[in-house]
Amino acid sequence: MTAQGSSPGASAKTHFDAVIIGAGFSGMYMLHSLRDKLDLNVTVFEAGDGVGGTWYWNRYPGARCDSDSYIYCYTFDKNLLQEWNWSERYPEQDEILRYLEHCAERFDLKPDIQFGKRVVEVIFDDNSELWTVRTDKGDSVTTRFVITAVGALSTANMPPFKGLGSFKGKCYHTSQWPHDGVDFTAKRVGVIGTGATAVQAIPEIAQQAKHLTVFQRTPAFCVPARNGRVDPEVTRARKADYDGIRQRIKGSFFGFELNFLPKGVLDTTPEEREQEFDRMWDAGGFAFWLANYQDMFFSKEANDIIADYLKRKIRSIVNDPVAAEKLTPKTYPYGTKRQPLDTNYFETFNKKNVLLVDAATDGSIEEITPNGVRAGGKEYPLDIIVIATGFDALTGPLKALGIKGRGGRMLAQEWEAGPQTYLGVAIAGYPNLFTITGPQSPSVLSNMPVSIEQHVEWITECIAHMRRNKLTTIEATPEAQDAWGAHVAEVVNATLMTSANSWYMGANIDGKAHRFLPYLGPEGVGGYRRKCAEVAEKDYEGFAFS
Ligand code: N01
Repeated sequence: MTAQGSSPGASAKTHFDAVIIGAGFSGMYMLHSLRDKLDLNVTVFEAGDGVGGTWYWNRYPGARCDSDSYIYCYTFDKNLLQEWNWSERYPEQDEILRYLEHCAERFDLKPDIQFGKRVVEVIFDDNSELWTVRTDKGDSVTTRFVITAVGALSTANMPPFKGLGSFKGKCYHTSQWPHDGVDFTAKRVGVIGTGATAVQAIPEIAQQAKHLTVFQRTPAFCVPARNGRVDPEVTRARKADYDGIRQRIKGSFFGFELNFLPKGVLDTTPEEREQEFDRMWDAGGFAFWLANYQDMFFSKEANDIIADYLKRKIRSIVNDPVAAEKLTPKTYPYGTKRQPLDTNYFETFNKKNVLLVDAATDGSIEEITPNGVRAGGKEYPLDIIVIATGFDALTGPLKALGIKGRGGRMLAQEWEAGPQTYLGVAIAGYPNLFTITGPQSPSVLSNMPVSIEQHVEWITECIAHMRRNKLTTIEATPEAQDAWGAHVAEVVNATLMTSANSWYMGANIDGKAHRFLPYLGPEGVGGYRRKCAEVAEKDYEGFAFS
C-alpha cells in the first residue's frame, strides 16, 4: 500500500507552530481549525497510510458505527451537512471512511498530513519552551504546541495468551484487520471476546464460516441496533433542522438526541414500565441505555428491574436454555459496560454451526495451541482466530507517545496509578500540550464527534487567546488538576458505573490501575461544555500562563 499524498514540503520543514498527532475525526478538524482559522504553521503525523483513525483501522466484518449517522459527523460546516447523504441509520466502516476522505479533500488537509509516521517521542525543552516530536521514520521537529488526536480506543489489547505464536492458522485482532479482508468460507473460526466489536462481527462471520466457536469471558447485555436505509424524507427533514439538531446534541447529556425519562423506574407500575421498555427495545440503538429511567445508574434495585427485561429477551430469542443461561449477564449492573448494539447476535447462537464456550461454565482460555484454542481442558480446533479483546482505553494511546514534560517527567510513569488531568484536555507539568477527548473528559461516554468538536474549538480559541495576548505557554496548575480529579471521582462514585470490570475502569488490562477513566459529568457533555467555556471566560481559571 502506498501512503496518500502529503506534499513533499510537509516533511522538509523542521519547526511548526503546532504538531497534531493523528488524522482521524479529531486531528483532521484540529488541522483545519489551526491552519485555516488561525493561520498557523501545522503538521499532522499519522501512523496509518490514510486519514480516518478508528475508521481506517477497524475493518472487521460488520464494523459500523453505533451512533446514528446524521449526528456521527462534523457539524461545524453547514454546507458539508447539506451536501453529504448517509445511506443507513448506522453507516458501515467503509462509508464513514469515504466521508472522512471526502472531508480531507474538501478542506485540502492532506498536504499537511505526514502519513505512515508513528510518533514515538514528544519531549519538552525547559529552556526553549518548545516540544520536540520524533517519529519512527526518523523525523525530529520542534513545535510550540502539541495536540494529541490519537483517539481513545486505538491501542489494541492483545492479551498475552500462552502459546499465541504457536498457532499454525491465521490470527487477527479486529482493530488491525487486513485491508483486503478475510475469507472465512469453509473455515473453522474462533472469536475471542464478546464486547461491542465481537457482537457486530459474530453474526457476519457465522454466515460465512463452516463453524464458529465463540469464547466468552463475560456475557453482554445487547440491544437491537435496528439498522436500515434512511428514508429520504427523514433526511430532508433533518437537513432542514440541522441548526436545531446541533443545538440539542451540544447541550445534551451524551451528545445524542436522547434524554433520560424524567422519572424513576421504581415510581412506575409493572405495566407502565413494560410498555416503555418495549418502546425503547423497538426503537433500537442507544435509547434503552441512554434514555431509560433516570434512576437506572443510581439504584441497584431500579437497575435490576431494567436488566430483568433484557434477560427475558435473551431467553426468548435463544432456543437452547443452557446457551441462553450462559449468554445472560449476571456479574455487573446493566449499562455499566458499553452497550453493544446487535443485529441478530443472540439469534446467531441458534445456528447449528455456532458453539459458545463460556469461561464461567465451560472453562477459561488456557492457551493457544498450534491447532486452536484450549479452554477448560478441551482443545477447540480452528483455522482462523479472531481476537476481539478491545483496547487499552484512553490512557494507552497517550502513554505510547513517549511524552516527557517539564524536567523530563514521564507521562507514562506519572499515570501508573491512573490519569491526572485538568478538564481532560491539559496536564500539569506538560505546557502547551492538549489532549482531544482524553481521559477525564466526556470522550467515550458521548457521541464522539460532538465531544471532538467541542475540544477542538476550545483549544483553537485558547491558542488564539494566547496569540492575541502574546503568551508563550499555558499549563494546568497542580491544584486545578487535583480538584478536577476529585470531582471526576466524586461524580462517578455516586453511580453504579464503578461496579463493573469494564474498560471504563481500566479493568480489562492486567496491571492497569482501576480508576474510572472518562468524565461522567452531572450534566453530561452540555454541562462539561459550559464548564470549559466558564474556565475560558474567567481568564482560563486553573491555568498558568507565561
Ligand atoms: O472491546 P471490549 P471491543 N481472555 O473491551 C474479552 C468501541 N466500539 O473491541 O468483558 C478472554 O468491549 C472481554 O471480556 P470481559 C466501543 O466503545 C465502537 O468489543 O473483559 N476474553 C470482552 O468480552 C466499545 O466498547 C463501535 O470479561 C477477553 C471482549 O474481549 C469499544 O470499542 C463498534 C480477554 C473485549 O470487549 C471496545 O469494544 C465496536 C482475555 N484475556 C466497538 N481480554 C462503534 O460503533 C478481553 N476479553 C463506533
